[in-house]
Amino acid sequence: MSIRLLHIADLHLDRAFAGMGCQGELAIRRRLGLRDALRRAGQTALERGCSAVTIGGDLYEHDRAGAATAAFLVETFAAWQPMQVLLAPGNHDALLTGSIYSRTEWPANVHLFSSETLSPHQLADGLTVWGLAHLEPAWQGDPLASPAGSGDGGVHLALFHGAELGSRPDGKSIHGPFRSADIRARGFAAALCGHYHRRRVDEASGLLYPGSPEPLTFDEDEARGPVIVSIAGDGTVDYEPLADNRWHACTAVAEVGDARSLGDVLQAACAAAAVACGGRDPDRTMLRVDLRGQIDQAVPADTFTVETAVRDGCGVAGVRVRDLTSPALSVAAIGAEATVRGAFARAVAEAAEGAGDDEQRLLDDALRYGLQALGGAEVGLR
Ligand SMILES: [Mn+2]
Repeated sequence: MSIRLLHIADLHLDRAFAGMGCQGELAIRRRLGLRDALRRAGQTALERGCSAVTIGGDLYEHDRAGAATAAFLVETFAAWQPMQVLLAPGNHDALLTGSIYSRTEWPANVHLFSSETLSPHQLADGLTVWGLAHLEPAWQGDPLASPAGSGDGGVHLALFHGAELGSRPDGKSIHGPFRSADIRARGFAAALCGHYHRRRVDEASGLLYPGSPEPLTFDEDEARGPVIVSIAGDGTVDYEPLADNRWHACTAVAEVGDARSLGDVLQAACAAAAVACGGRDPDRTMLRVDLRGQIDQAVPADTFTVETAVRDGCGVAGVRVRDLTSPALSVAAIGAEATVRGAFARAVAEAAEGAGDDEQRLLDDALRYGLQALGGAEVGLR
């Protein structure tokens, strides 16, 4: 026996992409791109002779997905028949009453795992896939709490959305916590997972996170796509990660500490952007530009102007600028001036005495905008 599967997770259909600064047409293109990624994954699975496509949760975003998404999924999955589709709902697409999963009549080739504990689905002679569903978005159970069935000599795989505790990225939410050491201990040859958007193929423990098929944040900058999983009769599992993403995310860092004018800032930002985007299709690139360094307060480097200039310069689809600069001049130095500027700086300094962190940030902004305005600049928001 040698059986092939194609595994994906964290597609996040219908995502708003507001976090990447997308609006209007660009947001629509990104959402259409997610649908394309699913269709491409199925096409690849068919071409590679896969028995099934396994989807480890976060297929769609419950809050935004509606009837049109359900219709798209039905049509897409039906076109893959007789190849099977195994669905294991996660935290963004939990199996809630009234969810797309619950209310849709799925084609015969679709198997929806619907219990909170792993339940078996025989995929082929000697190969069982055990899957579960998050029944609520905040589920905290251990996906590997129950072991695979008896020693029937067959190969058992687990399919679920969960947070492997040994490899959790900083700040990533814990939904369905488990440890990779338990995969083999509970009788599974591999765990086909979803939740972490960065790809992780750990052959030693049998842990697989395919990564989101298309980048959903600026930090998802590596190659991504489905992973082809081949299972031999003796339980050996091979993983073939594909790089199939059509969209790209990247970050450029522009040092603007020497900038004396808006022109200097734009030049530094565009130069850094050109390097970061090198070789990528600009029309499907999402670029974040970080402005760093100590900058003269009087330089009017508002993010909207920088974003517009970079988009014009590189032709990238989306640009988000983060102003991470800090003011070069001290309040005390400016406050010594016998000018309106000086009086303004002294007033800010006075207000800053005993101010908390939030208040201090507000005062930093007040100082920046105030000094820009007094310098005659057109003030734009950071
Ligand atoms: Mn996700």
